[in-house]
Amino acid sequence: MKFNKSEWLFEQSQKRIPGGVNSPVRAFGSVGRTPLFIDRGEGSHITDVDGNRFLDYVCSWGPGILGHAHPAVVQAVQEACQKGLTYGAPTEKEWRLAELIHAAMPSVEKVRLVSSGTEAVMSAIRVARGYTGRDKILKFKGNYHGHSDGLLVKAGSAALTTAVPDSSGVPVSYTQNTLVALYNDTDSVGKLMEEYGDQVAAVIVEPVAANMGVVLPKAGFLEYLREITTRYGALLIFDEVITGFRLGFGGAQEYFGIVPDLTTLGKIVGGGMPMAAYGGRTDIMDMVSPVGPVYQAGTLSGNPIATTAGIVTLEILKEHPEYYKDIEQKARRLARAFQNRAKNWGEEIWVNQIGSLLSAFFTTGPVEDYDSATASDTKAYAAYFGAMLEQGVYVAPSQFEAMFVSAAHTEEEIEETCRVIEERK
Ligand code: HOZ
Repeated sequence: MKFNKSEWLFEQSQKRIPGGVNSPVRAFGSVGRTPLFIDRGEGSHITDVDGNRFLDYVCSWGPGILGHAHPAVVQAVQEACQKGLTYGAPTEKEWRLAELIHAAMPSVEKVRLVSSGTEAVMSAIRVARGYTGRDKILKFKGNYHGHSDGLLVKAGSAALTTAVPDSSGVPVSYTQNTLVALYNDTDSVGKLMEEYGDQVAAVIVEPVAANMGVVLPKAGFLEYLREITTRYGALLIFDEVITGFRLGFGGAQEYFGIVPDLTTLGKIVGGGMPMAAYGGRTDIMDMVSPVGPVYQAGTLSGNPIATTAGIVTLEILKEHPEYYKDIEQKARRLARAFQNRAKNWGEEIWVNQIGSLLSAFFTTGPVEDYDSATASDTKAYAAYFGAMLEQGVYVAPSQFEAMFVSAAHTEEEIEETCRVIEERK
């Protein structure tokens, strides 16, 4: 396989773009290779600028649940483009999308559309602070909630594999109100709440952590968060940027049967366009300007092209609940392939899988929090990544990201991927 054009483009890009990329994990730094520059995506495949075609299990880090360039989404977007790209004024589509989100997640009685998951979380936290009149936020080590200042503390995603674990450029005073507990450890939450509970505006959690690799909540963990936040008058925020519309149409809150106060969404909700959302109970969301005193605004918020892609994607998912069972089964088959590989080759691999999300950690496991995730052998992961790539399978270029299965992946493609995993080149 030749990567000449990607190599050339990477060299050129590094002269004009920091690290040659617009998001750090894309630089392939932790797998020691040149990033692929992508030319196009169709269904379950992406093709790079050198003409190499890959089965894609990154799926744009989650949005691609229907695969690339789904014909109905593309057609609707093309039609919407003919009517203008942005107006900075309300449209019927914003309301239609809000209704679809509410139908999927009844806890989201009112919703604001924004442009990225980072913006959604940043805004939800402002609302929580405005609503409760409190300043502190409790987050979990290894949970990632975008790159806003107050949340880049013990974050996951590329913050785990870049040289700077938390970011420079963030004044200490900005993170003074951020408390950090351990994921899946109710004691650590209890202790912090005992000490600061009456100052905590919200507990924010990835209900399934998917930015330190995929880490499932232990039985009772989310229930405990619901109970303790209620007890202390703090809000519970589910960051469903990854799990929303992925674990099921109703996201993690439906999957686990927990009702959060606020929810943040991104990725799938925009159908592949830059869009995200935050929402929740009416009395909380009515804190947002122009009804209430919490300010949040955006020129491209509720953009008509993005809302079109979001609506069509959500409508397809709503009409096809069977997709969820199908992609879950496929993810389970992939998880088995990793277990077979470990058994056949004596390799240390621990697999976490839920719905269409999975991660193979190169460690003995169990992986249930930040420390057990980061005990993984990232060199072994890099070798696995390179071997997969050379055989036409594109997985996340980092141990600490998820593998995503889409409705476009066929049985045959899953079997082919399992063969590549099990053969261990
Ligand atoms: N934060 C994203 C993964 N969890 C990466 C987004 C990207 O590089 O596109």
